[in-house]
Amino acid sequence: MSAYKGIIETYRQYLPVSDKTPLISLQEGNTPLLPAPYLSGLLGAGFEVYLKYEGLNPTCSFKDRGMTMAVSKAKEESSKVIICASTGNTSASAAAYAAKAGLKCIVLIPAGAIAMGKLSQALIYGAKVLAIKGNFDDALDLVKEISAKHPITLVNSLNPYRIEGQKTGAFEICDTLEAAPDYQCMPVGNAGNITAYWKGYKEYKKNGKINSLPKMLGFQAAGSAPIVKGRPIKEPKTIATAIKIGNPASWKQAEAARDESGGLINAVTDTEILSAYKILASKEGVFVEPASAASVAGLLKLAKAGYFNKLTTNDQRLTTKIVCILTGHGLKDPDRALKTIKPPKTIKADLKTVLKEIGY
Ligand code: AN7
Repeated sequence: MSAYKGIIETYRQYLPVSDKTPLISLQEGNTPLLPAPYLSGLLGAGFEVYLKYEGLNPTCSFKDRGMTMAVSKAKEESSKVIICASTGNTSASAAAYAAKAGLKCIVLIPAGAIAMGKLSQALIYGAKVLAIKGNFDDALDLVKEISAKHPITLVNSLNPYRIEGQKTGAFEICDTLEAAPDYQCMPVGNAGNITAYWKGYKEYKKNGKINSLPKMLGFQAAGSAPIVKGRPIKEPKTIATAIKIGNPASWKQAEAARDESGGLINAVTDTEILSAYKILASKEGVFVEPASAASVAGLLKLAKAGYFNKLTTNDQRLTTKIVCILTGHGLKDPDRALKTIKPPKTIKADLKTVLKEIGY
């Protein structure tokens, strides 16, 4: 038996690492690709929907794939300090990998605008957490300037090693399906992940591992949809705090992924996001954070508009495979679940009352 050792060991030949690169890993990756029968049924015959449950990474988001690479390379380059701006998940991941590597970690977050689970992670892993009176875009501008002027490694997705690590999500999907999916739905915030997945698919095709490429379907929250609107959004708004980003760093690369793949980047409203959020939990048994539900909100929006039917072959022997990336765990943002669903009713602790409540 050879135990699983994380994404760097598994996909070493595709990654810029050598024997000299120290392996800073929490055994990230190898996440489930769950068949989604309820969602498949909504789309109808000929469609198979799968959920890539990235919330099951060590810090409960996809960021760990990128962070194992960024922190291993920072360590190889003898860096002592890493820094990031974050809507939450990047900070949680950076803090954990810095702890493992024995590096100092500094994170800038928008004050009052990140989910409780993520904040508690960054703090307990021992990062220096600074809440700024500004939004994510302001925080990113600050850490870019600080890392340019001081010996501190930036671990936002502007760091190319982040993208290298995150592209392994695409490899895993292809390895499991033994082919590329036809479509991939995913949330878009700072746009690093769509950049990474597209790179991964292209590399797998070049290496003969797959012989087609998926159409990349990215979804921004309607109140923070700079790529859809074609201009930066000064004051982005959405309950999906992870993707509350008005000026994405990888804007151009996201557009390239969209255009090269023949896909699209679209917007979904908070109402659509919350509806998908509830469907995922109550029909598929998968609890994700709101930003992650944007991928399924987008899937359902496009399905309703007939997008997939128009483009799908009439040959019934062929199934259309659609993968939705579920980027973060639902427990990251428990407040949202409690705000979305009615709190439990408090009743007397007696048998008769309980039986009456449950309909006996
Ligand atoms: C759950 O943590 O930007 O388009 O600072 O946490 O690659 O930015 C998080 C982004 C989707 C968007 N889903 O990915 C951060 C941060 C979840 C996220 C995204 C994020 P990108």
